[in-house]
Amino acid sequence: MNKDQLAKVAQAMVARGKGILAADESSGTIKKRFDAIGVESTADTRRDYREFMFRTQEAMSQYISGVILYDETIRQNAKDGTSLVKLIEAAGSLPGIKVDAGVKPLPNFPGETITEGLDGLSERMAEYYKLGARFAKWRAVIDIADGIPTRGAILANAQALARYAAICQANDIVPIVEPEVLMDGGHTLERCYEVTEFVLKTLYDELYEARVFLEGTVLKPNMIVPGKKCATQATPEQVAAQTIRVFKQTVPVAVPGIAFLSGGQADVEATANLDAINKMAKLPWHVTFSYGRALQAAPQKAWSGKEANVVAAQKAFSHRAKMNGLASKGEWSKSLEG
Ligand code: 5MM
Repeated sequence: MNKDQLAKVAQAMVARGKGILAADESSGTIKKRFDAIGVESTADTRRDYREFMFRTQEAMSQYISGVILYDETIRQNAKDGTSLVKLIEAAGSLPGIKVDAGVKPLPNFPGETITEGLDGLSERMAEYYKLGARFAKWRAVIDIADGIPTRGAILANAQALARYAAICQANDIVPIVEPEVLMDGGHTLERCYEVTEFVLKTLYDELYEARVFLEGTVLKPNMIVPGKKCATQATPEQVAAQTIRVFKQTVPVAVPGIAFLSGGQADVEATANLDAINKMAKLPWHVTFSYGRALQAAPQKAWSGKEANVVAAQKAFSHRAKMNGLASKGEWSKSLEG
């Protein structure tokens, strides 16, 4: 394990004013996104879509520190034959790779899931490193509903995340550890806090047991928000106060950065919440974004599969990237949304 390299890459991923683009939708997820804009999902349309984002110079060079790719994308070439990985590197950004194999029902735990993909992971990591990946991502999913999550399911997912992180580092790849507490359902902000606190405490216990080098990791968590169907929603200041509180209770300061998922928040809402967190307190971690939907919803809609819309879509992507870059410094304001 090259600790110096791991720490440098982790710091670059959360560099001031920058964050991560999560473009690692699996084939099923990207099909859903394309269905919504009336675009057929083929290898070529997926390539065209991702290529225009990676060629968006302003966003990629100023606000996007790294891009999480899917297995298909890390092997794809742009229309002119340049590899998509090279486009990302040329913009000064880091290529990363999603290595989990998705969630499956967890036997004996009705309604709960386990993330799979540990088999053969070390060999896959070595190949991904050769293809240019310098960081990876593994997402565990924790749902809140009646009687769940259980301690057993949280432990199983935290152990898998820790095992994955150790395998990453043995291959000189920085692990993004993503324990996502879903915001589906009608639970309160307090319940999200309680579950997230237990998930993060368990995760850092397991990372310790697995001897993971924390300086060479990035955490990708949910914010503390009420469920989408909860009657009482929260202001950005309420979200920020509880989110900061939970991290102070659970995340060691050796971790260089926290890069949030958006989790179904509307794009400006995700920006406003990130901004409120960074405005509220001086924190011992760089706190930024690793958004999928909140960065891509606007450019996806603007593009709608038409070559003629690429410039407008790139503008929409740059705008969201810039807004989130400002929010990562606590320098965003609603008036900038125009
Ligand atoms: C981009 O979506 C990622 C991959 O999802 P699937 O495995 O379901 O295809 C997803 O893991 C994403 O990186 C995180 O959920 C964060 O994305 P959001 O949209 O929540 O910011």
